Amino acid sequence: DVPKETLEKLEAGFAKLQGAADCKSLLKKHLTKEIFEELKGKKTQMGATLLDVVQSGMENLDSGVGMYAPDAEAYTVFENLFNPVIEEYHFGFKATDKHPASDFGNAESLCNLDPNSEFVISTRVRCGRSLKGFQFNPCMTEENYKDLETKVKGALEGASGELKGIYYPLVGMDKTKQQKLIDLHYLFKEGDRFLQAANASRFWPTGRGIFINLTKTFCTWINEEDHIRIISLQEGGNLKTVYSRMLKGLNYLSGKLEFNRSDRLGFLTFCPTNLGTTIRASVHIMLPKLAANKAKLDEVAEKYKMQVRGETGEHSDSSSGIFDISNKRRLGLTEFQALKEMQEGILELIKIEKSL
Ligand code: ADP
Ligand code: CIR
Repeated sequence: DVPKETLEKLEAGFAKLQGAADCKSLLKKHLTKEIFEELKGKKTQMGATLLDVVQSGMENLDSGVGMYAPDAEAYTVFENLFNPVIEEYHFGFKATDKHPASDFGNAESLCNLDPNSEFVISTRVRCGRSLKGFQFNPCMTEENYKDLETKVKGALEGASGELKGIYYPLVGMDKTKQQKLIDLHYLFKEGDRFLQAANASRFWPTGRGIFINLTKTFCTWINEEDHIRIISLQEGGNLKTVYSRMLKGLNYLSGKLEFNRSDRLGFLTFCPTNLGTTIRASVHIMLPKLAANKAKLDEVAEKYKMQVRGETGEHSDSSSGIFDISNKRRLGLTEFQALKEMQEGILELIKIEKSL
């Protein structure tokens, strides 16, 4: 049974959401009284409850989504809440839809988004993976974090050629070095309140860290939001090179580790926005004319299925005039389609900027 204390927290959180007139999260929109009543007494085999799913969004009323999956099974036990949220975020992926088989396509057919270097500052493509045999953050023990780190670090240390690099654990990392890696956009930030409220930052910094290749164009995050994030980035707009390097890293790690994949939802991640391909292909870009009206930029971006973030990532602002623009949906299309969607969207935005 779900403990009385958990139920009380759920009731209080539900009332708080209902009372928050300016809360625009998908959680608030889709957690109806009916669904709340249906799900509040349910548990996964790991013992995760609805509270584990929704507490980040109940605490952070400014969430865009507000939900996480404490373990893989949560996506089915709490499907009546996840499904409508997934459908809205991923542009109409329905409860009856099935994510397609992976198709990474031909990286060589992608382009340089900005060959004259007029708008794009840098390009980055990342994907996330969860490892078989491990639960997601809120259900992980300190030992699990360490074991996962050892496993992934071991795999990465065998990488050669372009991928060859060094693993930097967060434990013992000098604060100045850590901040420098964050400022240069390699390392994840610390103290994300959305993750903290989801119980995803326990035992921090244990088991967390970053692998960086020698030329600083490829990284792997360990034990941040997802078990691993595989990242390729470089200055300029060469999407072809960036994507092809990410695929190289992904292929290498796929040969060494086993990942969680669901037949319906594709690769499983902690946050429902990352399911499926898990791919976010982004540029840091300056579009001064278009961005003179931020609401207009958001509207045009949404039209091309793109998402706008601030310069230092999610939930940040862009006082510098630099925006992070990426594909929004990751589920219900192939990896290659996600890349093409991003490429087309960015090319359109640049075209509009030039016409203004
Ligand atoms: P994620 O992409 O992993 O979901 P964030 O939005 O938090 O997470 O971004 C992580 C880091 O990646 C931040 O430092 C952000 O500025 C950086 N970043 C994202 N896109 C680019 C890009 N095109 N070029 C350089 N850095 C980028
Ligand atoms: C939120 O709900 O705002 C955070 N939990 C992050 C959600 C995923 N990010 C996104 O779509 N921008």
